[in-house]
Amino acid sequence: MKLTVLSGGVGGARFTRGLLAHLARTAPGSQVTVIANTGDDMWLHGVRVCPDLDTLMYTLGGAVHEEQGWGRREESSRVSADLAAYDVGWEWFTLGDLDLATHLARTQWLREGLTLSEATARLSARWRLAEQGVRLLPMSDQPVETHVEVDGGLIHFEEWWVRHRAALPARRFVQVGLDRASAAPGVLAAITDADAVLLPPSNPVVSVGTILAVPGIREAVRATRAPVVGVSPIIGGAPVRGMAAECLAAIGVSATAEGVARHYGLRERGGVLDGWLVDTADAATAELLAADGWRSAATDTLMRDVPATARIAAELLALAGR
Ligand code: GDP
Ligand code: FO1
Ligand code: CA
Repeated sequence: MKLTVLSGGVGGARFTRGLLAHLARTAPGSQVTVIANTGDDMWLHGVRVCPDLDTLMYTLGGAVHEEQGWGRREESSRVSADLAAYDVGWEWFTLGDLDLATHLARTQWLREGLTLSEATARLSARWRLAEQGVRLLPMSDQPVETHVEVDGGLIHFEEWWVRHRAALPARRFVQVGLDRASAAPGVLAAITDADAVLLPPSNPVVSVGTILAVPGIREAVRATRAPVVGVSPIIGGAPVRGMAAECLAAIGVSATAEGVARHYGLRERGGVLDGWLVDTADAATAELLAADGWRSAATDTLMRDVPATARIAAELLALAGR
């Protein structure tokens, strides 16, 4: 089976890990292409940092800091502490010592003229993603950076989230560089040729929304013959973690399973989805959507551990008829 996942960081990475566990049992030899949001990327201390790509790589490579959800396990932060002593950079954004090796390697290759896709493939080789049937692609090889308009101007998304913990009211999100960006090699084909396109429970605004905004990607998702199905990142009116509620508020979408479904929209009515898997806490939403022409079902969607997440992935594939 060929599956394509449009992913942010922690939510998308945990979902994909569960999906791989499910496929290893039920459909060995399957190929999963993960298209990652790169809108959180930044230059910091002279290196290119790609948070969502790295969260995916570490999670699928078995190296992630489990409780935190991002970064390396058994990490230290001596270099960041010393940089703070020099008073340079963002003292509120910690680049771990091991994580820094990833950014240094990527930056070295980018400076040698490799594209972000090529650098990502080289990094992924070390974490044996291909052996697991996974191909990790950035959404675009051109830099796109999500900025947030707050009182006083535009700030980088990571400054809004990590420094201010989403406490500054966001007026809108701006994807700087989007007009000069195109889908990375293999991205559109992975959507067109998939047996199913999956939206994990990633942030609908700053993760999946950013991927869909890359010229050509929304059109490819709308046009693919594959079913397109997603898992709600909202359970009982609240995101499980992160800043999805603040992001949805900024674009005028209610932070509910139904609100996010309507925001994505049904493909036959101009949207990007055929089906929507919600939590049992939102079973009434599943019924409502089903009565309105959606494929919809309710199940426990809390990604507690890998087996629980594998079951969620199985339910999502069932919704896609796979
Ligand atoms: P980020 O880049 O690290 O913010 O990660 P993503 O964009 O991939 O996913 C973040 C979203 O995942 C959050 O907005 C949460 O609502 C959602 N999420 C996290 N854990 C769970 C979970 O266990 N179940 C569900 N349904 N959603 C989750
Ligand atoms: N998140 C934090 O809350 N604080 C940090 O200092 C931080 C550093 C960091 C470094 C590399 C990386 O790949 C991710 C990092 N994150 C950090 C997480 C991440 O930036 C965000 O939580 C997500 O991008 C939100 O979508
Ligand atoms: Ca992210």
